[in-house]
Amino acid sequence: MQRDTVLIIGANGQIGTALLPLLQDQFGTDNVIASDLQKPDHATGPFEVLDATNPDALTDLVRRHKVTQIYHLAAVLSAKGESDPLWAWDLNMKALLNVLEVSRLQQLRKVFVPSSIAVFGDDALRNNTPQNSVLKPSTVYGISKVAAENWLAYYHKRYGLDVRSLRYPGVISYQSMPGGGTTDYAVAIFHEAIQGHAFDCFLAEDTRLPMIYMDDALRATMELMNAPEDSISVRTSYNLAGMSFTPAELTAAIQRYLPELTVNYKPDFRQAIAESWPMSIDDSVARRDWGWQPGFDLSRMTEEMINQLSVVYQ
Ligand code: AKB
Repeated sequence: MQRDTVLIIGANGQIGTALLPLLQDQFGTDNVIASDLQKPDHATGPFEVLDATNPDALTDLVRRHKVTQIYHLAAVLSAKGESDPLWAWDLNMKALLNVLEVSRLQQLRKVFVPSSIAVFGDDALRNNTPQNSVLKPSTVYGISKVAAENWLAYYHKRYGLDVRSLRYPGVISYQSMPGGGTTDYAVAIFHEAIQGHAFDCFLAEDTRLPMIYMDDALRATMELMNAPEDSISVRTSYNLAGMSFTPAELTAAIQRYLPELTVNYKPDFRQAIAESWPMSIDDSVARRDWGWQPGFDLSRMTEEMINQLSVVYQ
């Protein structure tokens, strides 16, 4: 059997940081190349500084390490993208097309490219949003993810590239902070609460959004990537659900452990983005095709976040 060498692009980000050790367990530390714009202080295995918008640098890295799989996790997220839409589009699309082209030309075995609930917008059902919905996103990030989904399906159909994708909800984790997203409040609130600070929430208290705990997001990613090729019926991107809650419900869940937490609601431009997104997701196609089952609900996620961050801040 062919030995795999895996490249993570965006390894310093929220998902990359947590995914790296799992991939190292599966493939062996020396066979997972982490890459990002900057080298972290403590790399735990091979690391390459990479700007994925540079096609020559990416091709060189893939050839040198004989890479057979790519996890392309680098992207400008929803809120940050709105501050400079053309820059966000340029960066997201250039990096994606470089990844797809190098994967085709170097005949990679598998590629993972995440999508997001940001692909949905006006005209999609907001409750239990189905897999096949109208996709009219409200942000440049969402537009770039809809385009990405179509490019993935194109490379699969035209070139037979085994590209797989999940529409991540807001991902909640303790390992690192997300950056530039609309769902980020649900991570930041834990850090403030643990430190005994009041929290200024940039969404209104009744804004319901789909979220997922990092352990579930990682398990879904690994299960999708390890599923037999013929079980994958969706080559754009799979709907994925974990839990759904509002800022008020999350506050109440945290107050069970930290009753002194106070939250001030100060909705800003991110409120309109959140209101254009689903409140809950129908992920029945992922359940049917590769057996997806979430493990964390709001109360289990909250307990885990408080336990983990108590150690970090002690
Ligand atoms: C964001 O808020 O932009 C991301 C996402 C839902 O893709 N977390």
